[in-house]
Amino acid sequence: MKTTPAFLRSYYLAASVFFGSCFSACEHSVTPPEPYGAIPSAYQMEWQKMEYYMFAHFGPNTFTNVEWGNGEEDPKVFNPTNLDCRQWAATAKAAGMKGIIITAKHHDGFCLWPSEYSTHTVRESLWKDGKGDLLKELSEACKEYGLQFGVYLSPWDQNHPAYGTPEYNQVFANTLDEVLSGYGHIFEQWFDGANGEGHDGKKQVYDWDLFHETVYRNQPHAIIFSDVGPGCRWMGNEQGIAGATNWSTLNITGFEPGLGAPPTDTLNQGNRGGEAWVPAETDVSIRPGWFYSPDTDDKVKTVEQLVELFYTSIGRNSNLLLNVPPNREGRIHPVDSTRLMEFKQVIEESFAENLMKGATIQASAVRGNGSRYEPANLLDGVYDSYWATNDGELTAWLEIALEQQKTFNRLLLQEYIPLGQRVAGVTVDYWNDSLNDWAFLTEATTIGYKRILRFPTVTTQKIRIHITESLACPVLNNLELYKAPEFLSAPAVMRNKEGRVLITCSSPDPVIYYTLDGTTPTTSSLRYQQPFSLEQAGTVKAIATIQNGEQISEVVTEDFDISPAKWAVISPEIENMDLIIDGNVQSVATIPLESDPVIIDLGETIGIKGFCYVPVNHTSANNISRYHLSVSENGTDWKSVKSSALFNNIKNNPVRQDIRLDQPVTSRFIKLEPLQGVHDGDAYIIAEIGVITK
Ligand code: FUL
Repeated sequence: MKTTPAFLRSYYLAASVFFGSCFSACEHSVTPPEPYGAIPSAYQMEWQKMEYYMFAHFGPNTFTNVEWGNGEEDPKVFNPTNLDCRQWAATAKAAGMKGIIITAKHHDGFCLWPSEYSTHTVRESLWKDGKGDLLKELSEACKEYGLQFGVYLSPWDQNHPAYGTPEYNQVFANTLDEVLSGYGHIFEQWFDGANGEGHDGKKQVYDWDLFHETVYRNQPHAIIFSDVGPGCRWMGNEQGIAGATNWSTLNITGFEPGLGAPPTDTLNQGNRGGEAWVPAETDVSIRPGWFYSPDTDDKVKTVEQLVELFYTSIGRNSNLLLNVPPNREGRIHPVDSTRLMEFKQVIEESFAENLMKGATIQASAVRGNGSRYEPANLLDGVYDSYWATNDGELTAWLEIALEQQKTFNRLLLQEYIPLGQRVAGVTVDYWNDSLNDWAFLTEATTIGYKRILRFPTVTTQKIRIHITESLACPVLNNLELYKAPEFLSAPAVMRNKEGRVLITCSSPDPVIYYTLDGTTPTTSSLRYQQPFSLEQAGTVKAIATIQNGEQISEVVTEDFDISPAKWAVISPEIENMDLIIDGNVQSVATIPLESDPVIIDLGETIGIKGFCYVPVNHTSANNISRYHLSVSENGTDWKSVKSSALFNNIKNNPVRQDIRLDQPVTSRFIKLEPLQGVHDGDAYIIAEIGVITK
């Protein structure tokens, strides 16, 4: 065996100590990036990592079929016959959700616990002979299922007699105190910004400092939701679409929740380099409305729609608060829970195998040129290890060589947000073998906690990610790559002015089947070849299929009332008024404020039980919020059937409004007089008007 002479051994030792210590000293002298701008608290980080949790709207509205109760409801209407909060918790858990937020008190003031500060509570209801406490049952169920528990409390209270006076602020603070001290840990306190008028017409000037102090005194770690945080923010719409640019930072000075909030576009995108860390939360309902209604059992969002919501919320640096409203039994309806499980399955399939596994990665720059911030940190699955460049290096590229050729269509990126949100521009290229060159794949502006980019499926072994703009040196901690299954879109069913039904599907070359008898369509049902006539009321259910029926879409159900084939809009006499009865919700009429009321001649006298107004499904549209509705047999003598009525919550959730009359009427003409829009515009917008005869 060869031995090293003693004098050489001591030389080697000295040299290795010297070089070794220099190496580790150099490594350690590489300082981590300084936090940039506003950064999340430890509790905001915990909250952000929850990503997905349930909203439960439940209260008198569940039983009265309205979205906003007025506080005058008899508390006895609240009477769930088979309430089981453990079923809600089991459903949320199985769906992959991390918590439940309950509407402890909505705008009608009804308290789901026996509050000492109200006479409009479960105590006054028939449920459990007034002995029940829903917050107790739900908080215990959440605990049992390992879920976080959160509460929604509306400061706007249409029942409390003190509302609209300074005393009410203390009443509301007492109410908060009660809820936040009585049911264990609360992860999120949800403040609704709605601020309507009280009975005496007075608006409340809210004491937000008092409310926040009350929350933090009881629950120091709670995330406070409102339009402007401070814990997290409303992202500006109730359709589930966070901004493609979405900063978790927001300028809050001078703003307040509700009427004093920043514009909805700002809430949607946050402020680049904004002064406070107020990340976005996407609240959206699985049904068209927030409360359960038997009328919407066939309007529960499809899996395709839920998957879309996933990408426009969690995929865009926002948490997803998905509302799944319990029904009149006090349970989550089977249609909703089935849809949740199917949704979860698609997401699991889409993100089953990270194709970055085994990849090698090179960066144009590495902080300190050492191993501590090397790009391999992006693939190690460890949250707190990250790749960074040197201070001042605001652009960079990463080149990833996959283990072998891979086929994929999703790229997941994460910034290490404990050091702030920095990246403002990123483009992604892939190596295109046939071009023998790099080709454009996709691009984005912000990343934040999590960004998932979707693009057409490609097969390649190399991708290159360019950080093209960053507010400070980029700091990223994770990259993942996936092949999500292609989706066969469900068909769209519409009926035109002539009463002909058209069924279309956005996926290529589908074969469509449908039924008219309410049964679920199969490949043996009627095959759709061309538009068909449906002048009377009826239900169309349709599916799309490809590959000889091997792949079948979800079922779509459209419930039609009588068709507008015989109708005519006779007022106002302005262009395009026919668009409000053409069956196409995409075509809209714009009606200047001073126009004559909208009068529709139904062509014959019919029994009318209600009417429907389809607004434009965008919060910036000046949809009608307040209206009069009258009917007439002859077009001259009018009878008022709705006077100065409100379309509830239409500003934030502009979905189809089905309004039932107190008493059915028999008439030939209907007259809609818009009184107020959701914004101060110079025209109102109507997509469709219909009548309810069923
Ligand atoms: C809105 C409310 O007015 C709706 O009723 C619902 O509770 C939604 C989550 O917030 O502002």
